[in-house]
Amino acid sequence: MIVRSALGIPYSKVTPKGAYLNRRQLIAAAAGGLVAPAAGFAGTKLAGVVKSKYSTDEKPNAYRDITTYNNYYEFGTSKEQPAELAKNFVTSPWQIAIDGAVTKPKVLDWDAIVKLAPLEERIYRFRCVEAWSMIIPWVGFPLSALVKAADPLGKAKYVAFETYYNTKQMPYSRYAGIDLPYVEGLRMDEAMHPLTILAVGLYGETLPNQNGAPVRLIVPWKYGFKSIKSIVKIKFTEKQPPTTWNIRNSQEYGFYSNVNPEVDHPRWSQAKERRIGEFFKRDTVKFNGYGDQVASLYSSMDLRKQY
Ligand SMILES: Nc1nc2c(c(=O)[nH]1)N[C@H]1C(S)=C(S)[C@@H](COP(=O)(O)O)O[C@H]1N2
Ligand SMILES: [Mo]
Repeated sequence: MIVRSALGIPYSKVTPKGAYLNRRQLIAAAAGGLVAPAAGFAGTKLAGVVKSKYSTDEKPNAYRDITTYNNYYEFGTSKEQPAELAKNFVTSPWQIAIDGAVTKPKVLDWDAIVKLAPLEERIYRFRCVEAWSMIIPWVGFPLSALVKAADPLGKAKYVAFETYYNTKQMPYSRYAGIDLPYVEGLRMDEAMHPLTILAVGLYGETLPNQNGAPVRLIVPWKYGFKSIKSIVKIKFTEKQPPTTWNIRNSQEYGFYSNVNPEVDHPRWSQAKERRIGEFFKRDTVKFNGYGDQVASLYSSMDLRKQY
């Protein structure tokens, strides 16, 4: 019998039933389904997750909300479809290829990815451009750890990301109405900011497929579409890279896409938002409430023009 974790982590790295190996980074994967996930949860428990000082103390949304109301156009354009249609998405083995303006292009195996930095629980506000929001307890690590490991050259000014794409695994992607593979990008200072993370989990477990398994970006002060899912490629560039929603409609979706109640979407206001699970709307806060930490990145920019 070949014993493999859900993430293709070698058996030696997998926590045996009930017992923890001493490594803080190791994932308590359910080898052959030995470890039963808690009721309502579908993932594999992540071991050694430390609490982050960057978490909000707002109450997280229910696991059910976060995993059944998704945007993942490769698996259908309605909110309910990804939970159903991404069920059989194969996320193991997984690698991220790194190239562009780096000392040496490389491919990171899953093992190397989860060892880049300690895993932290980051309870973040998450604001979709469609004016809904949630509080989500991600598990991840700073993207800066990967950037440092990638060893970019001085001329690298941006980081570009690409989602896995395969029409066999994503048959509904033909109806997505956007160019695929999905691509996104950040300016280098945004990528290096301590709030920017690569998430590998949710509620202490591995990411459900509909939430971007096995690894996705989270940039909590930007609209949700910047937080690209199921990343297989990262490229360092000198010029601002193309981004999926900007290609689709540049009037409506900019490169920066910072949450901003003062800049409306051409078809709706961004001043308020509906927190999923709540009845009354809330006021949207500039930079999604992270202004103290990120406003300085944009001090010389007109955020109405560079939306
Ligand atoms: N590859 C890919 N990444 C994506 C999307 C997508 O359709 N494809 N949707 C984006 C949008 S619009 C949002 S709001 C968030 C939703 O993340 P969630 O489903 O985990 O809440 O994922 C973003 N990342
Ligand atoms: Mo979104």
